[in-house]
Amino acid sequence: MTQVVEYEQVGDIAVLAANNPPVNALGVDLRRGLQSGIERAERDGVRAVLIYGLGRTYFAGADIREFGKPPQDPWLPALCNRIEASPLLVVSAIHGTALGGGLEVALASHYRVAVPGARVGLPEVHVGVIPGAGGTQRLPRLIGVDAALEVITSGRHIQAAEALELGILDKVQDGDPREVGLAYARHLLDSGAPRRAIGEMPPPQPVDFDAVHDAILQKGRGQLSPAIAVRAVQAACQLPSFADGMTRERELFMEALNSDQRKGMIHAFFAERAVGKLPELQGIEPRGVHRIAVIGGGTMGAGIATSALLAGLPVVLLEMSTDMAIAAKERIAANLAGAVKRGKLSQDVHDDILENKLELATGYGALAGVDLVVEAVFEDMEIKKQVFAQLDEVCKSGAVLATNTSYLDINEIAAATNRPWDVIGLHFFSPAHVMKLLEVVVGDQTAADVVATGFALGHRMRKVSVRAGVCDGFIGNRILSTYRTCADHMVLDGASPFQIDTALTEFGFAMGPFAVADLAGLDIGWAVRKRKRAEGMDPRTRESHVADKLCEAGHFGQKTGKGFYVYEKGRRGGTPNPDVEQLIADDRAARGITPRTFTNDEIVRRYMIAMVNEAAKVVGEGIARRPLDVDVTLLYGYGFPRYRGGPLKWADMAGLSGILADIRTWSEQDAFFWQPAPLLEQLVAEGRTFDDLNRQDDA
Ligand code: T1G
Repeated sequence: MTQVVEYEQVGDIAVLAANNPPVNALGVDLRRGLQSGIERAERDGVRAVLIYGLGRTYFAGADIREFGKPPQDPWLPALCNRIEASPLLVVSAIHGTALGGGLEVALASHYRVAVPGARVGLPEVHVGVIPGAGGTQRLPRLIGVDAALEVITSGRHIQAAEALELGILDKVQDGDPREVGLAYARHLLDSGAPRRAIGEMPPPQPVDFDAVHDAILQKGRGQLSPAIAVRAVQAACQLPSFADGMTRERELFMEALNSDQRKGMIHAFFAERAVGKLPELQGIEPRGVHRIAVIGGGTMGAGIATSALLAGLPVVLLEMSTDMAIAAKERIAANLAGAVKRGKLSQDVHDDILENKLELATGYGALAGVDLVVEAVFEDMEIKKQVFAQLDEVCKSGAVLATNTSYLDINEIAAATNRPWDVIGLHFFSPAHVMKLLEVVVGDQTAADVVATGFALGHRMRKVSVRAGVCDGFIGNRILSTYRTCADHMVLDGASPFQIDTALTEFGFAMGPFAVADLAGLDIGWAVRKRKRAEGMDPRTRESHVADKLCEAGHFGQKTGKGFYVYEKGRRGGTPNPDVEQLIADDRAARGITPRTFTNDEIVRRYMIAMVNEAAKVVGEGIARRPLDVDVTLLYGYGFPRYRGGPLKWADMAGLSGILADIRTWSEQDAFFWQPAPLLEQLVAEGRTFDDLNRQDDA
């Protein structure tokens, strides 16, 4: 049986090599192996111990699959204390990612060396907990409170060079981790370096922890773990002993571990990894994509081209005229300049992209050799059909023909070609070079390897790709349309848009629906409403006319300086537009509505249940494969608060039977809008949850 920790003695140094692929997560077997390795080294009479990881990385953290299960000895904090207490000189050699409990094991070592590409960090706050194996006690002692608070509350990954500067690492040395570790341990022994137990260092100097705590809570929009971590660092400064600090850290860790927010964030962590694992793609090879074309260089097309270029793909950008192609290149150059400014792109790569990787074209003939095309022209079916007919003419056999449409019928577009099996939807979100969500929309005849190609392209562009079926709005926009309508209904019935936005930002959204509408442009929703009215709407539909009135007056939101809010140049955010109250009053009067008051809690509950109900229909109809696909869509495309895990994770924790009961109560006032999703009714009847459906695929 392969050992989870391989023990080897090299002269007077014991070597403990962790072997727990894929990321050397510190599960119970690995913890036991390290503990017995230290004990054996002490029995063997060596002078030093080297700890490192086999495979791709040093320890990437505690095994988060153990969260919520009864902990098994040795607990990680106890193991760290045991390592630190060893009379031998303990050295950790780091490669890959030393994260969370992994970095905590390294901090319990007496010295730390890393290879240049290594990263370290304490990302526990991103899975809803805090460092729980001494990180909040040792790191401030090692690098000071201010630096430690930034590392812990940001949860960011730190490159080796910066970690060396901060004092987290003692040395960065290129080479094989084992050899680098052995050489460093040898050097320390030969130079008589002392054991250096961080836990024995004096407590760090305190700061104004209340101020830090409150600022962090405000910034996190209700996320608790970073604020809890501040209190743990405070304990390191103020409690009489290191042991007392460890006890306090454990208490605070358990508080975070037992929170709904941890359940939400762990769900998000595994969901974003599961969403790309679809049974129908198992064993399906994607087609090779070495060069792509983007048709249309407007905001979306330029964003998509930028994202592909940043992923190292050469791009042919097709526009209708040379001037429009040049304007598109300017948009792309501006996007790339932003990436250079943010330190995400070197100037050399920037220059190479614009000089050698981006080709402008005004004729379809330039597309003959590309492997994949993304069409991003005007959202009009006839125009798209003409484009795809041309693509059918010029593109090579096997080229993937993708449309970026946000709601039009992929099947109808595919029918404009003689190769519907090569046609797929790749729905990017604006700005396409920043937003991580990609809806891979699968037509009735789309070939499996074309779907696999969509996912492979998404992965290469560092997107989180979600498979969607064909309907109006696919997954995200269809659900958005429903909860946006629910917000409009609440305005008609008595709530103000501004109260609704406030209630939802307090719930954790980055912005409320009316501020989002102003940001996206009220004219977009206006066009959708006019289209749906032209197609014919059910007479039972309740519509607010406030946004229409604003658009008719030329107020499209941020881009015109006025919408639901008034925007002044140079000021972030807007102030409520005083004209809106009268528009609402007129709207209500025209319908004979007597407004009533809403509490913020009711606003959030109605809004969320409208979202959940539509999401349950989307899953029930197979538009989304699983509930987790909807959660990932809302997390990555619509600003849903990550610490709640997504709308269907929220629903499971809120309780499905209560949700269904509310829908049935509200349907007495509006049976058309509040039609319970059959899947929701089925789950409640069977006593199951949305998470049960997610696990169904794993079975
Ligand atoms: N525990 C269990 N499984 C993990 C894991 C972990 N910590 N990290 C990754 N995996 C799985 C992951 O689900 C996937 O599984 C596979 O490994 C490859 O991961 C006390 C309590 C390390 C940067 O938060 O950030 O320590 O899908 O696809 O893109 O203070 O994984 O193949 O079945 O993400 O190369 C703190 C979380 C934990 C690090 C690698 N540590 N992991 O990224 O591969 S809390 C973290 C990551 C803690 C202590 C507390 C990334 C990665 P599968 P992957 P990757």
